[in-house]
Amino acid sequence: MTDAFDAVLPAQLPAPQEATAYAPSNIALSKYWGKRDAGLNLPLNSSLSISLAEWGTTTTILPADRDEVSLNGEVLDPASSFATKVVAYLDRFRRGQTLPVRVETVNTIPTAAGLASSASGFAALTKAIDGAFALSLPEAQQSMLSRYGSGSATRSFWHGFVRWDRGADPAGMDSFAVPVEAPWLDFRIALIKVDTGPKAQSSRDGMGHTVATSPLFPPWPDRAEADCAAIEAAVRAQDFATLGALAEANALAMHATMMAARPALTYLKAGSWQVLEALWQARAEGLEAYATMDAGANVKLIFLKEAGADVRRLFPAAEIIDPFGYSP
Ligand code: 2P0
Repeated sequence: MTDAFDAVLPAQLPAPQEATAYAPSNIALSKYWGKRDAGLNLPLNSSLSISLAEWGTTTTILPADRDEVSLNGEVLDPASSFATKVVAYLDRFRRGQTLPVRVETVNTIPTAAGLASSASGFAALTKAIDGAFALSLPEAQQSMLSRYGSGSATRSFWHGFVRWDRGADPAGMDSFAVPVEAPWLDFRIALIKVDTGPKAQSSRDGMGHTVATSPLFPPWPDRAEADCAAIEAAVRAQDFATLGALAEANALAMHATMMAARPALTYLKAGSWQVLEALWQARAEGLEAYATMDAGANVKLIFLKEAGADVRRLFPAAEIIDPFGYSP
């Protein structure tokens, strides 16, 4: 089978030069949950996200005498899980060549926001590798390769709305993301912190367990594929009520597949449900905002600018992001 890295990279990489890249984090409005191939990290369904503007990761690669990885200014133990993942990902590009580098990763996502940073992390790392080894790969190919680091990284190469197509090629060469050219300047996201502790189970293990044991999982891939198409149509039509209702239903359906897993898996906590109940009460009284939750307890709201003051009143501690307000 085609090896994705052999297929798009030159046989020999040049000596590394210094390169820096930024990638925003993203939140899926139509979720990725479940793999059809764990080795190639291929998803069972397409997904669609909104990027988080200046909340993301900046990564710098420099020539070095031996591999060294730092995170937020601190040099990491090479045996740490973060350093191990970064070096394993670099090795996919180096393919046995001796090209040591120093990798400096800085997350601009406040830790307190409780957002995962693997999406922006692997996207920024891929872009920095592309620069350091003078690859000049098209973004679609970078997105495809980043999938081997983390599936959600495929969607972090662009600002705005982005769709990751599941693809059909068994080798995964067509499973990458593309930007959805549909700027929506009034679109807003609120992050509502419920819990910022480490998660009980990684998304990778959580989705594997759900696929393997949940009796509610079998209908998910087709439903998620249909949701993804309908959500993209609502984004393009700027039909916020349809988009919000679909995104919230899609997220809850994903969590339902987990709760039905045996044994049950839930990332949501009592505080998540309190946020949802407050939101649903406010929505019954006219607030147009909808919720989405990922592999963690925190709740993200989507709404339009005009609802901002009401969202702020309801959730005073919320971080509000303007996804199209990014200026480098
Ligand atoms: C998403 N999540 O679409 C979904 C919704 C979490 C819930 O993508 O195994 O860290 O590295 O491909 O990308 C988180 O999963 O998983 C994720 P891997 P990843 O945003």
